[in-house]
Amino acid sequence: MNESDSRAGELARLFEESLSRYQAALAEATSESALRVVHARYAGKEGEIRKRLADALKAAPGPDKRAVGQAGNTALQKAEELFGSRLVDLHEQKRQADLQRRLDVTIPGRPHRLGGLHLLTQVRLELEGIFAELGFQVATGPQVETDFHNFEALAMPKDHPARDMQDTFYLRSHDPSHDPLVLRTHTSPVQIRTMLQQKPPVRIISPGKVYRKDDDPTHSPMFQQIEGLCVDEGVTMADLKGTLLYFVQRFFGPGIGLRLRPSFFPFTEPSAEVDIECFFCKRSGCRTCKGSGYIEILGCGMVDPEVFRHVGYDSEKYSGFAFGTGLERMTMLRYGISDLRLFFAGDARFTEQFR
Ligand code: 2NL
Repeated sequence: MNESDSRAGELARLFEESLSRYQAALAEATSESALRVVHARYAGKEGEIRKRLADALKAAPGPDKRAVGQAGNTALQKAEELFGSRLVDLHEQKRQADLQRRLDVTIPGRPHRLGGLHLLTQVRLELEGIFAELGFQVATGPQVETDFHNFEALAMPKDHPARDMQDTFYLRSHDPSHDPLVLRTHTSPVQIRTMLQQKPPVRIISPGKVYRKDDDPTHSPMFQQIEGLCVDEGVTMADLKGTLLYFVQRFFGPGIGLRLRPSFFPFTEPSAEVDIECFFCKRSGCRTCKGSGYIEILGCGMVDPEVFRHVGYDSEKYSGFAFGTGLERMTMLRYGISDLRLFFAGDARFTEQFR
């Protein structure tokens, strides 16, 4: 046997040896990804077989290189075959395992519990709808407000009792020269922002969360208000009363009457408290109306010229009415809910009654 033949025999043994270790490693791999790792280690670009081939090519004298290359290619081809058949085996194994699984498609499914809107959200949307029928648009604004928008522009100067620390949440300020920031105590600042941005006619309602520093069985530090504002040339108290009557009859029931009692708010003049005829007892006297036959539902009035001055409206040319009420109170009245805290407790036994 010449030298070239013996080198070829040696190389064939090396490839055989690699292939048999490769085959053993493939047999131990039980997933496709593990299989691919093994493949890369032996037959990949940096793999053992290719490396042995490269070494042999380098060592072989010129005339032998062709034979060495052929032996290498044969080995690599064999490696691909081993890999392919092991992959097919593995897939078949997995398919058989899947076929073994028994699935009872007749078992009843687990029901999904449907969610729903919170009662307060339902009522807010209903109120927005009622006022939309009268041409009111919904306006919203920030819950953190400046002293100007929450108080000053509403004719409540620095020493006004409504600003008392007892009621208002003040934010710690980083810049003492800046107008103080508060959690809005009503949604009126939304109306102020709207008036600063657009000229009359204005017809908006502003629903939203407001904050006051009290917390007892009938007061929550967060509650929701809904305010309305209508400004145009020639708006009168008759427009106010007509608007409120439409709202009351749509929300509490047809035929329900209302009455206005004189009252005071810093931002309206004149101001009034609005009572509706007790829809519970039809004015014969009950617990809901405390025997009076009437239930107080909101506050209202004609926008004070001082407010118009702050937003740059000409109070000689324009007039307007405004009103405000609590969403929780409105909801409690209509649904006969006795405890304000039920709205915020998140108890499904309560919330599910209103889906
Ligand atoms: C109440 C009474 C009220 C207003 C809110 C208002 C807003 C502007 C100008 C004038 Cl920008 N008034 N809002 C007016 C009267 C009463 O709320 O008892 N709320 C819970």
